[in-house]
This record gives sequence, C-alpha cells and structure tokens, in this order.
Amino acid sequence: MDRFKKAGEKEITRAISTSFRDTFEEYIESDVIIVGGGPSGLVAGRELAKEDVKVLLLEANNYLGGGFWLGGYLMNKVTFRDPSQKYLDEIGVPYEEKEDGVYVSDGPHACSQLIASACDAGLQVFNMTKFQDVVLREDNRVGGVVINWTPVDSLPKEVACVDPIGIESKLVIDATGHDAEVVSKLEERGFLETSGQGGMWIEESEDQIIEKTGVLHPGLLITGMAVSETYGVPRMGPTFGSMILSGKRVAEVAINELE
Ligand code: 48F
Repeated sequence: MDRFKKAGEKEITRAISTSFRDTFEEYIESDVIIVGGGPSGLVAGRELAKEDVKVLLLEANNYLGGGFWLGGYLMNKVTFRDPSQKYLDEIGVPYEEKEDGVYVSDGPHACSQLIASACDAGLQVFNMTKFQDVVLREDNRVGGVVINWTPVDSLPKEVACVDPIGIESKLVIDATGHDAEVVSKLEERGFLETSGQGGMWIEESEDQIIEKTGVLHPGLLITGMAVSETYGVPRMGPTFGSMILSGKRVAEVAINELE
C-alpha cells in the first residue's frame, strides 16, 4: 500500500487557514448574499451561480438544507406538485408519482443532491454563520448584512461580548423560512409591516408564494416561507414545489435587478 505524503500538523492547519482566508476575503463583497440554506435559498443560489453571479449563502447551522430533509411529521419523504418535479430531473433526483400530479422523493437524497448541485454550480457557502442585522445605505437601501459566528452569537453577552462584522452586497435575499429574519429587522425599524401566515391551505398557498416572491424593499428580496410570513399567505404545510419554484423566481428577479 502507498504511504501518505509527508505532511503534519502545521501543513494541515496552514492549508485550512489560508484557504479559508482567501475565500473569506473574496466574499467580503458579493453581488448577492442569500441568508438561509433551506430549499428556496439553495435553489436561488444554484440559479444565480449558474449565471455567473457572485453569490454567497449564509447558514446558521453547520448543515445545509433547512426543512428539506423531512417531509412532515418526521417522515422523510418530500412531495412536489406538478410541474415542480421537473426541477428534480434537472438536478438528478429520482421520484415517483404517488397521487395524480403529486410526486415523492426520499428527503435525504433530494436534499443532498440539491446541496451538491448548488455547490457544483459555484455557490459559495459560509455555514455556522448567523445573520444578525442589515447594512443600511442611502434611502434605507439594504447594502449587506451584519454577521457573527453562530456559537458566538448564541452565548450570553456577559460571556462573549464579541462584535459582529459587516459584509456588503448589491442585493440580499431573505431565505430564512418561517423566521423571516432579515425582513423582521426592517420591520423592527418601522420600514414595513408583516402579517404572519394564515391557516393551512396548500393549493392556494403554493401559487401565492410564487406570485409574491421578489423585491420587498430596496436591496432586499424574499423567497420561500419568508414570503408566506411576510404577506400573510395561507399556511403551506409539508410540500416543497413552491420552495423550489420560489427560489428560481427570486433568482430571475435578482438578475433583472442587477442589470
Ligand atoms: O426553513 P427553511 O427550510 O426555509 P425555506 O427554504 O423552506 C421551508 C421548508 O423547508 C418548510 C416548509 C415548506 O415545505 O414549511 O419549512 O423557506 O430554511 C431556512 C434556513 O435558514 C436558516 C435556517 O437554519 C435554515 O437552514 N436561518 C434561519 N435564521 C438564520 C438562518 C440566520 N439568522 N442566519 C443564517 N441562517
């Protein structure tokens, strides 16, 4: 058997730190920052990266995927209503038709394949990174985000008083799901008012989410369940077609905005 090439602690640590530093420096300024790595954020990231947009996705957890690993009630089967299953063909996820126009995939397979295809397209990810606040410019335009490492941000202030940092972008996309974290920072400042989602009605909800996906405030776009929370769309429940198509839609709108 071949022996590993000689390289010890200092080489390994230097490789990690220089590589991280180079990437970090490159993404201090991006075209688009996506906050949240669930299905809508990942699709948006993939679509933007495919068009050579410089796009950074921030995720508070170590793992990406948000609610896309499970399909509801801890059952790991994810559903897609026609025509959203066509996106699964594009990223190579197998599925079967279980009800008329209702397609089902394994959650872990669909989720991991979406993550891989987004990274393959060129999406850059900072995980364990928590969005804290917005950067605001003239006329209250969103011009970036304030971030900290998740473990630091989660400690009580008395234990870890560590200032966050700001990174800049032309556009920010809120893909934080039910939390709608970026939107809520603008609401706290009185720039807009959200409604919170309505009672469950899957058929109505999915179409409304796509319709209302897009620009919410100068510099800020919204996608996925953040749309539902912002506009008071009926609760959607455990299906994912509109998360996929909302991610696609927000990427199209972002590209128009950048032009
Ligand atoms: O919740 P999530 O999957 O949002 P989504 O893309 O999809 C919603 C569905 O999964 C499901 C549903 C419809 O089927 O109801 O819930 O709209 O992913 C949101 C991601 O944002 C991250 C969070 O960890 C998750 O991975 N996130 C939330 N707050 C922050 C954040 C924050 N402050 N900073 C960084 N990431």
